[in-house]
Amino acid sequence: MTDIINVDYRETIPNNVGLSEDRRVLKALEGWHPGYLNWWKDMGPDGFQEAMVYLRTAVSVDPKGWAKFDYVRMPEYRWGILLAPPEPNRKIPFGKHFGEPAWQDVPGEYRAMLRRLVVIQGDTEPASVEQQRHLGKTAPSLYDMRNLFQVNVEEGRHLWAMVYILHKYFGRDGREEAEELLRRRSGSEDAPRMLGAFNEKTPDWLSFFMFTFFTDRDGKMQLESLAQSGFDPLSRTCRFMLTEEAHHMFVGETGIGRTVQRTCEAMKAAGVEDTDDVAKVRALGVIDLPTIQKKLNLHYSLSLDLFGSEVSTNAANAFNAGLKGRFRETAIEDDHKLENDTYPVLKLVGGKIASVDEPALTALNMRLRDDYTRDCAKGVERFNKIIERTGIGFRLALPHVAFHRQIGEFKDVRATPVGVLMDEATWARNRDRYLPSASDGEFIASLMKPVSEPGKFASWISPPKVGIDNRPGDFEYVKIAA
Ligand code: BYC
Repeated sequence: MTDIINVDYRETIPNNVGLSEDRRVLKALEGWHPGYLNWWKDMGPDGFQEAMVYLRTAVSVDPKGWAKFDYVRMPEYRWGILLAPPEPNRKIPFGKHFGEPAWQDVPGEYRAMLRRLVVIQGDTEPASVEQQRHLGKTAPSLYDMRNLFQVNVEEGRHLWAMVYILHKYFGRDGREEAEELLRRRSGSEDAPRMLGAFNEKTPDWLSFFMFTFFTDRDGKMQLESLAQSGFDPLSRTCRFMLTEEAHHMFVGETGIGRTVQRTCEAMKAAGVEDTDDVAKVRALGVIDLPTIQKKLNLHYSLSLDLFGSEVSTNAANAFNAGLKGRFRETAIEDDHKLENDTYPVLKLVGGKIASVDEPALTALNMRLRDDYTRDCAKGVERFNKIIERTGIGFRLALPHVAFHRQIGEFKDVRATPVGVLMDEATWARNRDRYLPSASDGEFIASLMKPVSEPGKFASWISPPKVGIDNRPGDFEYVKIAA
């Protein structure tokens, strides 16, 4: 009997989907497994494959107490296939099939569209592990190193989640797509990852925290939309992935918060009031606030691109078909079809930025992006509270959505972080005031000295308020030379 709450760890591939009774899929996944392990060894955390890491592993899909903590070597992590329990009699919650029973199998007419969504989602997961693979070597503490590795193994598990869907529901082309997911590489010339932000570098820990704050939050929004899917297996797998995703955003938010806190405290202690006196602040061994703002500008704008074009027939088709819904679709009070509604979209009209009412169906990417922006803005306010409490006069802010875009309405224009359009020459002269410059990068890199003594932290970041799994401050989260 399949236990849909608890995970069976006696099997080679832990799962709550009754894999042992599904010989065809089990065999396909067992065939994929060695390639996955090779990928992990080649592209997973560089230099720490033998270290013992204090990791959580999912043992159940019950939101209360699903994780067990223990020391694990990462290649021995029990990546599993975990779906949230089925909702009895679940109905398709939006689109033209609204109210029909949710699909337990792939609806034939939407096969290609569904496969594309699953493949794009799957492609981002290993990409982020590749982007972050070198960061273990400069971790500011064992606590942070452990969090990085936790994020990495869970992104690996999210890849498994999508590969399971491909193998189980898409037959031969699903198997081929699953192979391709192991073949593409972040930043590669010949076989890059599918979405822009996943081919960028994550050069240092501040970028890692920005990535987990901004890009993982895109992950949250996209997973929330896919969790609404009328294709029930996708909905269930995304619902469980969201449970894990919360920790990734926690890592980002607390990471940025601790960096900001340390900078402000160091400035106060040294009597430095002027936040623009970058040289004086940097001499304290901390990252100046204007540079943190530039990193924020970069990662927010890269993450906005992940929502696709503001006006998109792909998005309309996926919604109509019942495959990808809105953020918290079931909590929205309307007809869930959007056939006659409009939604305001920021566009370039006659060389100016203006709000234009577009059909709500084609504006779904914009709507999700707006939900995302609101979520990001709340986090930025929490950073501002930290700054305020230390008495330093500075505020962080999200840049305008027209700033530094490569996808959508504003990809062909240049704008300041507050949304004033400018020509190419003015942009070129000012670029380094808005985005991290080469010398900002060099300065941050100079601070990235590894700290591996339990309970100690690099100069540029404050310790966390509490430990993982309530462990004490000097807990040895990673036994490096195990
Ligand atoms: N880069 O109608 P359009 C996560 C392509 S993150 C490159 O504008 P659509 C995670 C698009 O593919 C969440 N290409 O957009 C986070 C299309 O190409 P084709 C990942 C792009 O389709 C951290 C063309 O432009 N999940 O989980 O409505 C760590 C026109 O497309 C980009 C998902 O994204 C881009 N940025 O929306 C680990 C969910 N944007 O088909 C993990 C699944 C667009 O004409 N994906 N294009 O050749 C989707 O829902 C949608 O495909 C997108 C794009 C939101 C990505």
